[in-house]
Amino acid sequence: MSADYAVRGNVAVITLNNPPVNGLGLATRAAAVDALQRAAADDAVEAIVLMGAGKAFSGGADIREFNSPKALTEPTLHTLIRTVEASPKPVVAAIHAVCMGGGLELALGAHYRVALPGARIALPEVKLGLLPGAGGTQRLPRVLGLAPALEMIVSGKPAMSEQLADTPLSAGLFDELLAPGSDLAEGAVAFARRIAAVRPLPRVRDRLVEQADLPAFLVAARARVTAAAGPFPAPLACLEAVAASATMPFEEGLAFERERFLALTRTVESKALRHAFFAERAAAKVPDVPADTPARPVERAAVVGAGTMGGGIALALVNAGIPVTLLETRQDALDKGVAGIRKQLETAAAKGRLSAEQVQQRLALVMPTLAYEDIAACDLAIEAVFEDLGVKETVFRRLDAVMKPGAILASNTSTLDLDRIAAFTRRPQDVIGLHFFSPANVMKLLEIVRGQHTGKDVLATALALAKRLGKTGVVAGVCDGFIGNRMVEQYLRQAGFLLDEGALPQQVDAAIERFGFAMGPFRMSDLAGNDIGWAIRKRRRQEMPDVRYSRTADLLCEGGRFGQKSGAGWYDYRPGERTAQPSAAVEQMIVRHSAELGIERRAIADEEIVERLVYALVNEGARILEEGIAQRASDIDMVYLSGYGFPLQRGGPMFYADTVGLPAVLAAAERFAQGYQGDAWRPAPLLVRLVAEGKNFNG
Ligand code: 3H9
Repeated sequence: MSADYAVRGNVAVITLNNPPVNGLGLATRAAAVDALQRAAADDAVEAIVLMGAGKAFSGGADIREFNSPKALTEPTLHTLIRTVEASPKPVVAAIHAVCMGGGLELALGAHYRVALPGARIALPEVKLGLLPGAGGTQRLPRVLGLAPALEMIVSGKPAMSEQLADTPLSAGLFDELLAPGSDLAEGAVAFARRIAAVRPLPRVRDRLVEQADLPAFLVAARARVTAAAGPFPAPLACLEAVAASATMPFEEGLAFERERFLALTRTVESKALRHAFFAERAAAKVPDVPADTPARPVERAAVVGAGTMGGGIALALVNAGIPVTLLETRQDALDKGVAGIRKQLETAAAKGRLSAEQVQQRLALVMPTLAYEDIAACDLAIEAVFEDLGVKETVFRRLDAVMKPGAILASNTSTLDLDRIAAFTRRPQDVIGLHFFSPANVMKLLEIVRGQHTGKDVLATALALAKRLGKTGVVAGVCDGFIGNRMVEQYLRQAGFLLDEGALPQQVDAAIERFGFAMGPFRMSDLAGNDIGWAIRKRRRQEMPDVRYSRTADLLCEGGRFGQKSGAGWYDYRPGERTAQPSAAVEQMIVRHSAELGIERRAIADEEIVERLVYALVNEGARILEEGIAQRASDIDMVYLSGYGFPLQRGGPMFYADTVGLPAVLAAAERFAQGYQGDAWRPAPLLVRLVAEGKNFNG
């Protein structure tokens, strides 16, 4: 059963029961329609309460059903809502906790709505690249007024029930807001008894949409929504559907909404957003670490190293309310680290994101120290020192000596072997990688590196910590660069080879930025500092002499062009400015280098640039998947969406490859293998196998 039926005196209580959030899948819809018919047929019943079991009224339509025949199988959500609205006996929606999407649309079909304070009310379909497709764009404007409804629908943001009960419009969304903490069923049944005899039954569809000077309002709204929508079609479609509520009769508006909704479900942008929704939730699951694995308490943390990374990590922790002891070896470095944290908090306050009081509260959570003994009692220590195994060894031996038993020892290494780091301690089960991305207090991605001996409870703790910090935690196995940096290495190699062959940095950046990346590889490298990659390549040259790179990046660094920080990198920068200006000197250097290699430079199409950069990610991603470094293709997508600026509308590199078609990706790799530095294009065995089997990365 996915809807329960009970009768309390003269009131039938129908309870949606489809854990975890009462998604309105086919079985639930069918059970709800049955229950409504049963209540209609029962002479003892004079009114009906419709509510949800567990932690939600309803989270909306079952997203997994879209693009499957089930979504269109009767009873559809429309039919359910029509059944509610056409009920001869009054239906009272009793709302608590979560009332979103199709859940809210269902409630809007009811004759009355009562709610508990604290319920989150939203039409968040736009975040999935959709519009509310079960009457939400037609009914919400009739309840809230056009402008507030449009704002809710286009932003997808939740509002609290108590805010919406208090709208300036006399009608409002809720007929009664129950007392905080009161019993929902009891309150709703009492309300239902009071209105049981009232006729005619009030229907939202019969109300008028209110909006002064509609044409002017819509012109301004269209301009605003178009500007903010970026590459996504859904926001404007939301607006047009909401506009229809004011310009068309109700049924026509519904049909218009329905047609737009179905068109959006077929867009690649919506598929990508839905993929990202489920990918984010899947990433939090590790097959051999059950959800009920007890996590260790993290009440106090230590951060070792107060540089840019350490300071950012400390800030991420205090922003989540976790006290941090910040450890450095020198007083000046410690002072600089604390000053950096203070500055960031004050900047947030200046932008109105924090109050002066919050700044003080957060600063009070930072305890600077030069003594390892001061962090001994912390539950977690995160090392963020220089990326060198010798330096890490010193730190981990000290941590092992001082930290209390059961403390988690984490490394922020981005490339080094976590198992070797763990072996510096006598407690490898307590060692884990927590790879934050800079700026650590801003970036959503947290790569959680699972060592050979990392304890399951330590992994569970890291996943819980990621959630607490508001980050997307993705588990990676041990290898050079883990998921993100190992893949980006291939992407950057291709960017370099493209320069050797005929492209310029500004062309490569522009092509990939048009594809949707936030920043191209050369602008990104100038921002991060070109010397970082230089140091990594020097190390790699010793460890892996066969792996080749374009020399251009080394030549750049040998000329002291380290990026924005030195006023010159792949681009020129005017003093005090960050705008990248194409550099004649860099162009000369690149052209000279091609000549030295004996390469006749050729015009390279943007399409080739995009394919070479993106498919390089995909091919390495396939290896990472096959080696079990990533648990699933969607984890790789999450890494790239949340940490590397991969365009959200394309769903991540592996999802994108699926949408292009793996045979096309493989054919391109084989074509590139015939060209310059073709060795880099050996197709990953998994890619070859999936093509042979006619399968995709994401199933
Ligand atoms: C819609 O309604 C279309 C209509 O307008 C028109 C139709 C014709 N479906 O987030 P959590 C799963 S579109 C299926 O970790 P929380 C989720 O995958 C829908 N599954 O919990 C996860 O599964 P698992 C509009 C859903 O407490 C589990 O529930 N609605 C759905 O942090 C727990 O999720 C939305 O866009 C769903 N609708 O947050 C709401 N919702 O355990 C999207 C959740 O297997 N959902 N699941 O990994 C949310 O925003 C949050 O999940 C919610 C709960 C606030 C509800």
